[in-house]
Amino acid sequence: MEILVINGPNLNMLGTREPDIYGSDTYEDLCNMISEHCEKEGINVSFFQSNHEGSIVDRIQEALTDGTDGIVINPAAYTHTSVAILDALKAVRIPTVEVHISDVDEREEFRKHSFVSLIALETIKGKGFEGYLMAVDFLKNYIADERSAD
Ligand code: CA2
Repeated sequence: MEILVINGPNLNMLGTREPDIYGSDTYEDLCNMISEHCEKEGINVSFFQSNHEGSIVDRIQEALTDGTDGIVINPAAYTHTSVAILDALKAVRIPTVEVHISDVDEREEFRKHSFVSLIALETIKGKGFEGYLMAVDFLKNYIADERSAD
């Protein structure tokens, strides 16, 4: 099983600013934590982080032909603005789970709306880095169920 983890703008800055909201661990720590979890679960994982909307759209489109079975995405600020990322996820039709480190419902009003939620099977928010592991587990079960139904 191949899972692609996509992180949007500024998440490469994790651990350097706003530790009260996003914690003090870095983006590298996040990738290591997800990799260790996936190794235990027998899942192949790859990572993509970009500060550019079009690059994220391109990477989602590539997932159509690179064997990706499931996508975990934290679109960061693009969550609240990007119809392009929503359309790319709709186009590839790969099972997707949306993750937010913070609880976006408890913050500013503009963070309450997510375009990606319209396509995501599940949205996990406010669980810190652990939310990414929960998303991986959700996809693992979902994809296994889909395969056994075939
Ligand atoms: O809670 C989340 O995971 C967010 O997706 C993070 C986004 C924010 O725009 C969303 O509303 C909620 C922001 C990511 C910025 O990350 C930083 C990390 C460290 C330092 C500065 C920014």
